[in-house]
Amino acid sequence: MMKHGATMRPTGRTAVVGAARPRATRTVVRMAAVSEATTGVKRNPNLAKLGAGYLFPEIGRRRREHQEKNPDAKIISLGIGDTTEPIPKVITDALQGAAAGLNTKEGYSGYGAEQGMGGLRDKLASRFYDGLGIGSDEVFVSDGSKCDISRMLMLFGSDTSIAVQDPAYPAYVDSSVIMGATGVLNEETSQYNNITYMNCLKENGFFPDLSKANKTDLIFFCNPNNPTGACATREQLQSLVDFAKANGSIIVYDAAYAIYIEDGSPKSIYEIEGADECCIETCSFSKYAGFTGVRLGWTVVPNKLKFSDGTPVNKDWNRIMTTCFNGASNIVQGGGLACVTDAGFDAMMGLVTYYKENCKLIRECFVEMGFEVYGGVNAPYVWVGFEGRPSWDVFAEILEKCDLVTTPGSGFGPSGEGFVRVSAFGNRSDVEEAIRRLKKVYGK
Ligand code: PL4
Repeated sequence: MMKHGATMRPTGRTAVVGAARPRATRTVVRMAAVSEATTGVKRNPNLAKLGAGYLFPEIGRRRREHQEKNPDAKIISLGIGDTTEPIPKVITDALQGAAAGLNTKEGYSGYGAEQGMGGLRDKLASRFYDGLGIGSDEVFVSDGSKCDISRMLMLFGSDTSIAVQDPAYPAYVDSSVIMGATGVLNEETSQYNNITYMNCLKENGFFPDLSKANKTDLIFFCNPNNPTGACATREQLQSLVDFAKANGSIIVYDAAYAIYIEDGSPKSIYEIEGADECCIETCSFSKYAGFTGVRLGWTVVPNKLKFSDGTPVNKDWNRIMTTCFNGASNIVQGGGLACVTDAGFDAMMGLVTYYKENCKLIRECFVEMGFEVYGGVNAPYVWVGFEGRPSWDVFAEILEKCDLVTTPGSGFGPSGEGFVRVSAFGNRSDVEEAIRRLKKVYGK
């Protein structure tokens, strides 16, 4: 059945059309391509619950559609948060060395430990959690945070209640739906039943009012936040940890952008007292070292964190990883070892500085044009308000008029309506050209 307020397009897709005032529209709804069955296998009903395609492929699809219609357009993407700058040589040298080693008797290795190379686990613990009481047996190397987030749903199972920041990186909600931990999509609110959406709005400084939040088993918390770019203070994080402890909840803390924090706020949740008893932290080299395509991340599961029956969560996470994962690539872990050296870390900070300069330019551009602008200081995303307008309409307009891809705020949850996210991961000349185009269309 077609969604309320939706129109069928000639392409066979449906799109939610702009209403008089913006309503919480999640994204384009595609009609399922239903045809004759070839098997008797029942479709996973949880997949049928998903109200829309995953946000980022949908953005890619719209970009391609725009390019097909406008073959000469030089489209710039500040949409999907994908890095553009080359990986520093100190790191690619290590990747090359690890690859070349495989050609020798001494350097060859086959399957490795599912939890990651011991040396890398040690170095991750000392580089990022020095003095925070995190040992290498609590650090699990992986092929990236997104993959760990999905595996985490497997760890907790479907009988788990969930809270998310709204707006937030869509993988938390979509993975929870697929795992069967949620109800169906409420078309009126664009929220899934049985998920607690913790509003993060400009009115509350993009930090949820915990006094209004339900008690849930899991709390997904992304800090600095994607997409708003907001970064929680130490006091806010302490209140979050206290809230989780009072409710017996586990926080899944996504620190994918922690390296971008520059104002002295905590970079790890384990800087907060009590966090090791209620928090899992996931992180990644994707936005640190330009490893979005290389794939390397890690997740920390402290030994002190226990389920209600006293079982260490670490023990079950180890079981999940050994069962569902065969270890990160040995070549890539070789690169990871370079990232955590002093030279590698300095090189990563060079990339961070580059993208932060982009943030500054993007922020200044929108501020100058009179928009409401958030983020872009402790995070590589700039969150721009287009008050009173549906995000997807703004996204379409910017694409149409500027040949520029952004990301519609409502794609991150209903509270993102009226905003677009602009990524700072472009290369400088693209960012400068994007600014020129934006100023032509929206400048005063
Ligand atoms: C597009 C808060 C980007 N196809 O690379 P990973 O798996 O180590 O990390 C993914 C990730 C984890 N946590 C947060 C993130 O924001 C991301 C990456 N998000 C974005 O534009 O929001 C890339 C998205 C990619 C995806 O679906 O992850």
